[in-house]
Amino acid sequence: MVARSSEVRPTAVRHSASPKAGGRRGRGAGRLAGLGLGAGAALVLLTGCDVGAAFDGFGWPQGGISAESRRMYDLWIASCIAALAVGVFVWGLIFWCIIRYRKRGNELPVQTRFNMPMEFLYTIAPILIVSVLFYYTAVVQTDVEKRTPNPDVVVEIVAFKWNWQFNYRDGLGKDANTVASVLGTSEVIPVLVLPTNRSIRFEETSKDVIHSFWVPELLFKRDVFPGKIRNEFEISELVTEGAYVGRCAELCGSYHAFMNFELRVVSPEEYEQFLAAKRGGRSTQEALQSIGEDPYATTTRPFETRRTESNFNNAAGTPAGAGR
Ligand SMILES: [Cu+2]
Repeated sequence: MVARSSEVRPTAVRHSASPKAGGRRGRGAGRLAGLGLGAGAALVLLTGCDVGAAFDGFGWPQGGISAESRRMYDLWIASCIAALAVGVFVWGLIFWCIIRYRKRGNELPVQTRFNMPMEFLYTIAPILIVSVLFYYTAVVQTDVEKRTPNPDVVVEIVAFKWNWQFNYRDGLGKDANTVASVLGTSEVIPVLVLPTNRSIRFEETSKDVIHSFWVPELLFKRDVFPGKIRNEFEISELVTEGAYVGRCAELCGSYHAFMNFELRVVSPEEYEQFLAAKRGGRSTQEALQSIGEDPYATTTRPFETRRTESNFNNAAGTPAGAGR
């Protein structure tokens, strides 16, 4: 007679050494493998369609305009899908255990301590998951960081309190020559014009303190250091034309928040025309107009800094910042 009554074996631990229990364990393992395969197949199918857009990018900013930003976005979406697949699998197991092994009496269910295959799975599965995530992260990071020997466009970013200068260069490094330049002022936001479909090297340097060059749509920012350091990065191509606000992302002083610029992405032909106009002595605004672009920034505006003498140590008691 099977001991089911609490009167007979109130604290009995039923061992799973019987052939019947072994068969049940075999079926359980088969079910687990089936679930794992199903989750894997779902993952492959889901990554084939634009799941990210349907779920608002899982919190990741959408609308990246460089090839690199799109690869980072894809990595994020794939990681989220993998995390969700693991989550659904684990939640499924938890709820299945809660229902399947809910208390039906005082008898303990089958105990699976020292189940070596199971413990091996617990150990190896997380290592495999982390290894796959690490591999793809390393691949994308290397791709984002890569630099080519002959980029199509080289632009020097010069940051200073509290504006930007963009120098179009005829080669790499500090010894190359500037062929055209865009300089921001308190009244005019500097517009950095760049082409689609071209590789672009950015070489950054600062005149004073540490700044940070940031265009949110590139999903990338890089610190700009003073001194001899030329901080560099490269994008393989810009894919979407348009106007995008750029900012300083490093607290660099009182007017840090006013240190905006605009990235204007145009076609390669328009870019060449813009550069030719600049080289011909036209102002940035005239050169922009000559290619049919808005002469002034459209995504941000100059900020009134109110930097006048009366801001500093004035005896009249005018609050600092009141200015003119
Ligand atoms: Cu700054």
